Amino acid sequence: MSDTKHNWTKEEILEIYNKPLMELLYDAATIHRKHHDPNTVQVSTLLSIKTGGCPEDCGYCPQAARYHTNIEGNDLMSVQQVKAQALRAKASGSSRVCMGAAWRNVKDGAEFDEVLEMVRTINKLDMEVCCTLGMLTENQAHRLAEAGLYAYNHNLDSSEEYYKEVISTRGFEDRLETIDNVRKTNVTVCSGGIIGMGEKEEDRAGMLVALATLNPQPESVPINALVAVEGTPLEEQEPVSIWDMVRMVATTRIVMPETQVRLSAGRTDMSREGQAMCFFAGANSIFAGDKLLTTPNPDVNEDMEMFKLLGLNPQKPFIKKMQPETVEAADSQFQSLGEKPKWSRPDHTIERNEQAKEKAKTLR
Ligand code: SAM
Ligand code: DTB
Ligand code: SF4
Repeated sequence: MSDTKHNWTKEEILEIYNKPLMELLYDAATIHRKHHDPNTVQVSTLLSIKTGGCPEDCGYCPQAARYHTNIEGNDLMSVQQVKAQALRAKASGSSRVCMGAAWRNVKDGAEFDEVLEMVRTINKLDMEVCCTLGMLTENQAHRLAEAGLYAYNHNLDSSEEYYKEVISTRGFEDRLETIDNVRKTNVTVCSGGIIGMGEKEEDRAGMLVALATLNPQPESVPINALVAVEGTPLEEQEPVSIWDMVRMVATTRIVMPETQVRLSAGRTDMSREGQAMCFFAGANSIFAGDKLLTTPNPDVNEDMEMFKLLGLNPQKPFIKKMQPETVEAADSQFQSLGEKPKWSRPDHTIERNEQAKEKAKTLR
């Protein structure tokens, strides 16, 4: 039985966030090593499969068509290009590829069919495949699941209250609805947010309440520090302090003990010491490669040097929270990796997988 708490309040989370730092670090690290191997960090690679020209008005995003940023827009990449990039990512130690598209929502048709083919292709490379394509219907979520998608990223980005200050073309409720549609399948949920957009500590806590009270909690929570891009409404924001980042990571770890906490955008401005503190506080994933979607990220060789220095090992794919269609398939995948599962699959995922398979049949 999992001891994860689901009824967190904003007050409780703020109290944790504002603890004396040494206590916060100690508490987070204690919880971290109870649920995870503290020396293992997942390396994921981002691939922007369709860049720029997005109709939305997310105030942080360089890909919104209405802002005049210096990014180079691109139409949808080909399956072959994606395969080549995924192979390169695998060779450099990545176990997950996350494909991002600058879309408001997924539209059925030739482009979505291509994305499904990309998912199948990366799946065959024995890598976890994640997509972040904007809003999804339930039917589209099932089609992605059938293609073998491992995770879907859809961030809440901030608290419900602050969300309105940053984005007007869709609402917080729309985000929750897509997450709910993903939850109806066997695809794992990746949802987190951004700090440094001018929000208050209450908003950071509010976002964590929204994530931690989801039942089940997201399997993966990216914490991004805003990359303030020239031309976006948030271009003048002050850089996030490393102390805020550490506090946010530690608090996320405490309220969502089993989740994979991703130290995401903003690492180019963080020292190795700062990142080490984030790993100690419970971060157990990074995005590697010299580009995130459109903005710079540390070079993979620098990251591997950092791993060596800190004694960290890149995580193999499918170690945790794998949700293949059957329990038997899960067992055989673990055996083929020569690993014993450290965490058992929660019952709800087995039940959900059965429901998802039935549903998928009716949608075909
Ligand atoms: N269009 C899809 C969507 O909005 O869900 C997927 C791509 S979108 C770029 C994925 C996430 O990247 C956003 O939800 C946001 O959290 C993050 N992001 C975008 N721009 C960022 C920035 N300048 N700094 C930090 N994170 C950013
Ligand atoms: C997430 O939370 N962060 C990643 C991933 N999910 C898709 C994206 C960060 C994007 C940073 C801005 C850019 O490079 O365009
Ligand atoms: Fe479009 Fe996503 Fe960027 Fe918002 S965050 S403008 S939806 S690409």
